[in-house]
Amino acid sequence: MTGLTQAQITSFNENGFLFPLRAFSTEEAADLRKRLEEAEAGAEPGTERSARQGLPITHAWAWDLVHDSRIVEPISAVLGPDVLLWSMDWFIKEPGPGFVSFHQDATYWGLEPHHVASAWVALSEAGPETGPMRFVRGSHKGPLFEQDDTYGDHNLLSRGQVVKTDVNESKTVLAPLAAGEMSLHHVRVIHGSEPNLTVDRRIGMVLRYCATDVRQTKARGDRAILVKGTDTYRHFEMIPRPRADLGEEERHLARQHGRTRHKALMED
Ligand SMILES: O=C(O)CCC(=O)C(=O)O
Repeated sequence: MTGLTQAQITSFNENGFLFPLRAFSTEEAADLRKRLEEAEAGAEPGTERSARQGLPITHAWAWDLVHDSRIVEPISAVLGPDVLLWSMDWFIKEPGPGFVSFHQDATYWGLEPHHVASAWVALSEAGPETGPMRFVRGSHKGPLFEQDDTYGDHNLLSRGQVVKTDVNESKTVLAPLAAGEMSLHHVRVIHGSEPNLTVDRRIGMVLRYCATDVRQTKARGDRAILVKGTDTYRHFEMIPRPRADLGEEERHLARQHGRTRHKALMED
């Protein structure tokens, strides 16, 4: 895939999201799912989450994956020519009551300015019954709301963040995806998702990208990967391509980075 058409860019700018875009074939999505599930199975019990998030630091295939032009080119079409990967997150919703409350990412990530967008890539079927993402159309153009930390039992967000505003349901748009498809969303858009009513896990691999002028305002020493263009700002330390999968240096860096990121995300 190359970039986006002008109509798609306009739609992203107007709505704050864009979908569906085909990133991978169904077979490629299944292969990525297998790699993810192998990494989960190999992690110490209780560390699956950090093992998943650290993949571009610990595994060369994941470092290469975040450079894939089928994701980077559409992202670059909305962010500009110089692009960093800031984070690889995973939103895995097992069958059951898990949900994601309506929130805005920009409120707690510490990234400024808001030249930041996520590519949410479905590695399993993410049809309407699986609790796909739901966006509030145009909300990225409105205010950044305060959020309550609810720490709700089944909330998949780290603090159960909920925007302190009434969400107008009629302005929400459900974004179902087939395996291998992706949606893009702006860092300020209000979004959430409902429980997964199917029998399979709903797997979202979420790649967070930003323009190189963005800086981390909540922690020192945050890291990123340059995936396109040049970085003249150097606001982030660069994550090198892993030399050995799960090598000692790679695991050390992943642990260090996990602590930096925890500080950035959990402190106000
Ligand atoms: O996967 C979900 O349901 C929510 C994902 C999300 O909040 C995000 O990618 O920013």
